[in-house]
Amino acid sequence: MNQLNNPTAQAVDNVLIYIFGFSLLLLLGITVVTIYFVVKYRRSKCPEPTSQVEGSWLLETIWTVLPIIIVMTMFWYGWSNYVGLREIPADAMEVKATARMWSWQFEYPDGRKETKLYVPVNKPVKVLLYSTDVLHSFFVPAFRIKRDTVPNMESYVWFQAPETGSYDIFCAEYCGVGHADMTTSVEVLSEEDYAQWASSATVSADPRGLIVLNEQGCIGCHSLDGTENIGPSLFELAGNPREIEKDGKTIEIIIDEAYLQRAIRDPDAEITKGFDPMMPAYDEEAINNEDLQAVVDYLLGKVAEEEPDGDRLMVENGCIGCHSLDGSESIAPTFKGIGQREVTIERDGQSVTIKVDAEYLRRALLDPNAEIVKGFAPMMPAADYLSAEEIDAIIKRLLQE
Ligand code: HEC
Ligand code: HEC
Ligand SMILES: [Cu+2]
Repeated sequence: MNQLNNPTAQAVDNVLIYIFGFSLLLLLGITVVTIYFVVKYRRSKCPEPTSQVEGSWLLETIWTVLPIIIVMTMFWYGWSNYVGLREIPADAMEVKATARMWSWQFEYPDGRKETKLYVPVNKPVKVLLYSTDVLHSFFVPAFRIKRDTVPNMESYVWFQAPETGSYDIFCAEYCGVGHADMTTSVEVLSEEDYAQWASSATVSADPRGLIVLNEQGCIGCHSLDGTENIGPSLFELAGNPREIEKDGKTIEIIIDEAYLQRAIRDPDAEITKGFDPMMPAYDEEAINNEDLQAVVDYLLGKVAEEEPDGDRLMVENGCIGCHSLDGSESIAPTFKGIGQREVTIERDGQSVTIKVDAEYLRRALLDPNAEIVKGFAPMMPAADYLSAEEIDAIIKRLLQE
């Protein structure tokens, strides 16, 4: 990258070249002189000690004062450039960068949150640095800026990008298993592109819950597709059992709205079995109640898009405990051949024989005691805990029998 107008990189590079140049000069000078003397005064040539110089004011003054001057210029040059790195130009724009295990979040003055740092070209940018958990370090090699983010402490860096493009951001402080994934980028946009980006606001087709999951970096530890990560996958949670550790005991609960809210607000109170208690708590300041609700709604609705499997549903919901598929009958009619059957039922105290169809099956599932199959006791529980899609899938499956 062109270093002109890249003030922070220039400041660092100047000092580096100056100190490195002097060091190289001294290294070469001393090495050359050493080799020269070793050869010149080797033993075979000079078996006797040569003459001793006893004190020289001039020499001693030179080799004391000269290095002091060199070292002081290094200090002065380094200091004045360092001050340049700490003094923010008056027209700088401000962005908040928050480091957390294991992702970065950038927040703009208007409240917009992003996972990449978007900035306009040729504009000084002040980045305020925060950490929500442990030590991290904000490192952008292209601009030669690196500074630790420290919990409960604010610090900052600034830079000005001379060219549009994408520049790496790393975490330069080892912060746990996800450290190596803590990368993102500075996206330097032309003035027009930046203005367009800024006015495009946060309109996104994604549901609010998904936006929050991305913004807050939940995705750094949780997948949304069933693969386990540092945290459990947040896929198909609704209604599933979970073993959790609470107050030193392992108990099983069913995942519901209240559980998910607790898991986000106070994650250490209940730990999902098999995982470490390393999820940070998100209080109302981090995620307000409205966004929390959006996340929970999103997670509860996050299920596979495919049609539910009727066979599986009937096993999972215990239908097969009372009904058989093989024709045998005990406490309930068998499902074998049910789609083709005529059935005699008792309705309002009268016996009627009807053809089994989708409407009948739906009534039998949702309101089983209104029509009782002749010869059986009214002991079927209403299947109203199933979703409409699940009911449809079961009816479809039964009609195929
Ligand atoms: C640093 C990694 C990390 C981050 C970031 C993180 N989590 Fe977690 N999360 C975990 C771990 C580990 C667990 C399991 C241990 C526990 O229950 O605390 C967990 C558990 C959960 C659970 C309970 C899941 C279950 O199946 O029982 C939910 C829900 C959850 N996280 C949601 C979130 C949301 C929403 C966010 C973002 C706002 C988030 N997490 C951010 C690591 C993380
Ligand atoms: C506790 C045992 C029991 C469970 C569990 C049960 N049923 Fe039933 N079911 C019965 C009994 C007994 C009858 C017959 C009496 C009646 O009509 O209520 C019946 C009737 C039916 C009928 C009408 C059958 C016919 O031959 O006309 C259908 C359809 C049915 N059940 C579907 C289901 C489905 C689907 C499930 C699972 C979601 C289920 N049942 C769970 C006991 C059960
Ligand atoms: Cu880090």
